[in-house]
Amino acid sequence: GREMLGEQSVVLRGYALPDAAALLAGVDAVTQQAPFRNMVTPGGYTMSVALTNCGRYGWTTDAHGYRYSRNDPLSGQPWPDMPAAFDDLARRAAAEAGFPGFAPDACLVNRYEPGSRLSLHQDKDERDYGWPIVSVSLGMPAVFLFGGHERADKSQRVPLLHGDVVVWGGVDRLRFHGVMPLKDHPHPLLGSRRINFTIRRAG
Ligand code: MD5
Ligand code: FE
Repeated sequence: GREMLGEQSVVLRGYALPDAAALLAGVDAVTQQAPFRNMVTPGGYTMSVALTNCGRYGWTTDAHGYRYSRNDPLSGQPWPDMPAAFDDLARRAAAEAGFPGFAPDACLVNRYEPGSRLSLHQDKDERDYGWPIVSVSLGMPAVFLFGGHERADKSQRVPLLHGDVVVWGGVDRLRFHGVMPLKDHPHPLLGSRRINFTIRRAG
């Protein structure tokens, strides 16, 4: 099923289910080379969500700020390649949502545990906001907060479940968004974890 969240953002319910095993194998391959880590924000807070990346560019935060970089600061090596299953799913989902020709070069992988949350923010570090972001949710359910263009705008609460894919583009690309603190509802495949990855064009 397809649910419109905004004018140019769509939830494709269960779209990733046929590829779940290949996607999880991809997450394992990536995290063997570039492990999940809890990064620090410029404001000095350690994020409750653990992150890693794959693809040509990876997003990081530290005391100096937010940025995309070619290398993992932990190893000094390039980020792991984007698994073919990620790239393929993202291109198909983007086209399905009205964004043909999407050629991703970055993927931020997030790991949530019970209590992990993501406060309201905008994704503004990519070069061209004309490209969409494709988000894939695996494991425990989360309540996604979909806000407006101002931080103070009221947010909609949207459940995101194992296998759901969301495509954000166009006028919805810069909306504030976040994730409510995760409740512990263990998932049969992933236990008390949620993995979300967001496939992007950053460069
Ligand atoms: C998550 N991740 O569930 C969320 C879902 C992130 C992040 O927010 O930055 O890694 S992706 C939601 C998203 C991405 C880009 C734009 C919009 C939402 N939006 O315009 O609402 O871990
Ligand atoms: Fe975001």
